[in-house]
Amino acid sequence: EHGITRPKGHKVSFHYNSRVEDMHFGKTHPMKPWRLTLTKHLVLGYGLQYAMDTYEAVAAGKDQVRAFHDPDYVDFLAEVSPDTFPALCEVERYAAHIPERTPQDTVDLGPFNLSTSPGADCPVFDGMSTYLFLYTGATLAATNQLVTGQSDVAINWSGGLHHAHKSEASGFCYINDIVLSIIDMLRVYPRVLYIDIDVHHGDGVEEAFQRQPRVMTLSYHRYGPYDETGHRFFPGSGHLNDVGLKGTVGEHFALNVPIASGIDDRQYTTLFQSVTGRAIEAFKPSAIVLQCGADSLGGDRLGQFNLNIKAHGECVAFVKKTRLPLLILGGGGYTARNVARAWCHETALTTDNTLPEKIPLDIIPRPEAFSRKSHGNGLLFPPFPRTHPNDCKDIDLEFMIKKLDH
Ligand code: VJV
Ligand code: CA
Ligand code: ZN
Repeated sequence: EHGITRPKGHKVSFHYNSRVEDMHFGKTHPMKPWRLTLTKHLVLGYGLQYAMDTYEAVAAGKDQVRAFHDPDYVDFLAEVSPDTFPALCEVERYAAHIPERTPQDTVDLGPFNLSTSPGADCPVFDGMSTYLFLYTGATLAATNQLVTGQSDVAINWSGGLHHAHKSEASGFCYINDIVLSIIDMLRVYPRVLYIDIDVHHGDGVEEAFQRQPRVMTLSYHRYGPYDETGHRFFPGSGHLNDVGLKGTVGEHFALNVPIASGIDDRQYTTLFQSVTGRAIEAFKPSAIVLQCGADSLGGDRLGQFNLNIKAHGECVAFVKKTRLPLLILGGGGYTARNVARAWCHETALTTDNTLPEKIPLDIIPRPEAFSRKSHGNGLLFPPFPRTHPNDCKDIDLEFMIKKLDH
């Protein structure tokens, strides 16, 4: 009666552990694991579990996380909690990682850019270690499904934390599950293409592979000049001319598509399909990792684009058409009901299902999240308010595409 069918010709696996939902970054912190609860409610409410193999994720091991991250940082992440933080800050090998205070810092920073101050991007919160090693475990299990040929598409909506560095947390990201996944993939696949449609630049992933010609990173993101307050849209990197580390074999294997605020469906779709299409043609990847940050949707609390769920999903559909092994990850997304809609829709389209527009409010545990008239009570409809003025005018497509020819 749910009308959901398994896809013909390919297998999809879904990796998740509901324990990630118990975590809280802080009362008003924009990152809400609640969006993952809502996503799960929609996915199960529509019956998409019948179209995929679902796996309960187990925590990654410290040794697995050390494949990219600094061993001291990994130990710190495994031990830290609001209770242990002050004592750990005194430990010499950790104290060496406390950053110098800059005038812009509004909060006290501890080692590795972590903090217990309420306004911090990367707070230390209760259950944090559990959360970090779980989302990482889910991404690594999804990766394992692909590299062993057991699945053709693997999904982890709790992963995609693209800003984390080797020995530093950044922008709500602590462990870079994407980098760890790609390291595993490189044991099997000659070339991996990383695509990032989060509204922020995928700087952590780009940096990790800046000398690696077997990984091409391609990020679409908001990028602009300094604003009135002297800040750039986070993280401030990802200029069109940044193409990988100059003078190394990795040069030309990073691509950046900086975008002004307010880009709409038509402009984004044209840009995404021409640039991604050319990148695939030129690089000939053996597998693809797609970070599907939903903060590129219109009406997002932090984002500045005007994309609709349909256009966001078309990026996923376009990449899926290559029929290459595909890892699908979450990322940003700060207006929870829209994040859940987008990721549920994208789960459906990877399994070749088209969902009824009417959300099954009678089945899902928290219908009120989707039933407010002002928010629309459909899956893809209504289009979001155009919250940002369109500063995109004419995008110089020709110029961007020429950058790809090397
Ligand atoms: O813009 C920044 C950095 C600052 C310094 C720290 N203060 C808190 C904010 C300004 C320069 N950080 C960004 C980080 C965005 C991370 C995006 C992550 C992803 O989507 O790409 C992948 C998951 C930023 N923008 C907005 C905030 N921080 C923000 C942080 C808060 C907050 C409100 C806004 C932290 C705590 C609280 N409110 C209570
Ligand atoms: Ca991006
Ligand atoms: Zn983001």
